[in-house]
Amino acid sequence: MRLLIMGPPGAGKGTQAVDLAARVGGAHISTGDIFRANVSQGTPLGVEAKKYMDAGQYVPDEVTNAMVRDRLAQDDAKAFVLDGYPRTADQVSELDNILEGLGAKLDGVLELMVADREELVQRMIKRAETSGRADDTEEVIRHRQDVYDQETAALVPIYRERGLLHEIDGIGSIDEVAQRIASVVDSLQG
Ligand code: B4P
Repeated sequence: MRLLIMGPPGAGKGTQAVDLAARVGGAHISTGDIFRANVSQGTPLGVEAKKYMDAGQYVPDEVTNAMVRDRLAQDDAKAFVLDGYPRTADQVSELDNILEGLGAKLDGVLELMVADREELVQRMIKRAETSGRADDTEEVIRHRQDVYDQETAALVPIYRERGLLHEIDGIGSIDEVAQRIASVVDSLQG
């Protein structure tokens, strides 16, 4: 299966995507994780990405798109859960192009819905106690929410119109949300 997991920062994308990828036997591909690995290794990509990530901004599309194109061309990406991509209209178009080039198509898009912004902010403030992430300060967290509202929230209807969207209530314990996701994915697998 090829799935996208979407939702605002703190909705639980990365948290849920690991188990979800195992469930569908696919690669977990998180653009945030790939950027962070490059930052910690000090690669040129990491040096470039860090400038944007630390400020809560999106890394430029040309950088992100090239990275995802390379990753999806790898042998273990025949099935995947793509976590944190696409986040802009340009990335939606690029993902369409990449998949067309691979002769592949998406099976579903899971949107983790958490409308209460304070819940999202509090989750990430809690994560900040242990994450060591430079973008987990309250000011940057709030800015990331604004960027999501301005740039990414409007992408969800594109996938709804394509009949691919599955809305999942992201409020509740991590296990409760995982069970909701599992029942949607089981229905997709038929
Ligand atoms: P990401 O790594 O994707 O960061 P995120 O939006 O905070 O989501 P994450 O997956 O980490 O957190 P989650 O909601 O699971 O992106 C970081 C940065 O990378 C971006 O700001 C940007 O700069 C750059 N970037 C990434 N992709 C990009 C792209 N496509 N284009 C351009 N730039 C890009 O979890 C958050 C916390 O909530 C965790 O502590 C978790 O334990 C907790 N939690 C989860 N579910 C919970 C629940 N049900 N109840 C209580 N707590 C819960």
